[in-house]
Amino acid sequence: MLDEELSLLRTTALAELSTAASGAELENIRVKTLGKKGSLTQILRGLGQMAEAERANLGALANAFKEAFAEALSRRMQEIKQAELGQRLENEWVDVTLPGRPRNLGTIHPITRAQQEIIAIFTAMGFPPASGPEVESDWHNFEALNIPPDHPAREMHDTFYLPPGPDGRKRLLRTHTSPVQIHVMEGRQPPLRAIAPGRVFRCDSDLTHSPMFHQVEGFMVDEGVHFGQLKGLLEAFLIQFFERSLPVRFRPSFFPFTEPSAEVDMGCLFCSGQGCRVCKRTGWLEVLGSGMIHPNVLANVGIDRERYSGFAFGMGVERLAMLKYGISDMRALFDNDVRFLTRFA
Ligand code: 2NL
Repeated sequence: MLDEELSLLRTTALAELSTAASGAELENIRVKTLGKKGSLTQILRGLGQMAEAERANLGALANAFKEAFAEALSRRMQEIKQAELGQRLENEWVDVTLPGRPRNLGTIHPITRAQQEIIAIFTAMGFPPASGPEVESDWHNFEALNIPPDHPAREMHDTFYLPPGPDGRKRLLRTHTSPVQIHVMEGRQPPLRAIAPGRVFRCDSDLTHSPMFHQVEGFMVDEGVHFGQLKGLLEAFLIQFFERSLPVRFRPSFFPFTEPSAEVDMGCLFCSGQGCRVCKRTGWLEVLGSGMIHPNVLANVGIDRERYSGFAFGMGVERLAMLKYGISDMRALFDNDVRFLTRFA
């Protein structure tokens, strides 16, 4: 009688174990069978009151059940853990070969961006970038460039003068990046080509002037360098920078360091030459200064002015950035208001 009950109990418990689907279900079955009030526990507890013969028979069956149950329980537990792990691996797998999602750590400032674009265009055309000090000697910033001590251009330049250096020589903040090109030419011989991007300083501050602004200048010196090459180079540069075809014109001008000199205008981007507020009704925007390097400048850096010729040009990065990105107030470039800067993400 009791052994039939035990056998039924065994079949049911083992069947339940084999279909249990979670650790919690397994625990329920364990408690129901082997817990304090579990079915098997009660049978084992009842063994003491039984007659010797019955107890030996039933005890053996009950112990065998207990062992089989423990074995099945631990096997099923393993299976469920394996299945749960497989399920997690399936749900949580990560494709480590996917490209990352880069976190935006800020934006490139429009001045920097314009400067990088200008550098890329000229580098591709064979003019590598060069750099030099922002604190300069009077000779590199002025004298070598054919600007003598009493020249009115020095006042035009609103120079920031600094206390003299340890060698007693006059020092100043460079008013243009031309001194970088003087450094490149000093002690070298043609053929020479470079651009000089960088910060420059003039003691002047109002709606349209910042005391610190950015320039890119460039030059080339070799035998037979002529104005036609300068013209072709600057036209190609403007078309690439503004990413459209543009009329370009050269107007006679004057700089102490070039002869002849020319200012470079391009057709107005905003009215296509019709005349608007941006171009002051002229249809043209002045964007570059240029010319053939003055023979005195070549002589000053030890280059044979009879044998070699060169051209040079200069541009203001703020102005080009404002035109390209449609910024009308220069102060926006220096306010560092994130609402403005994030437009250039
Ligand atoms: C402008 C005009 C110019 C130069 C810069 C230059 C440099 C050397 C020799 C001769 Cl080392 N010239 N630079 C020449 C013509 C114009 O810049 O409007 N800049 C914003």
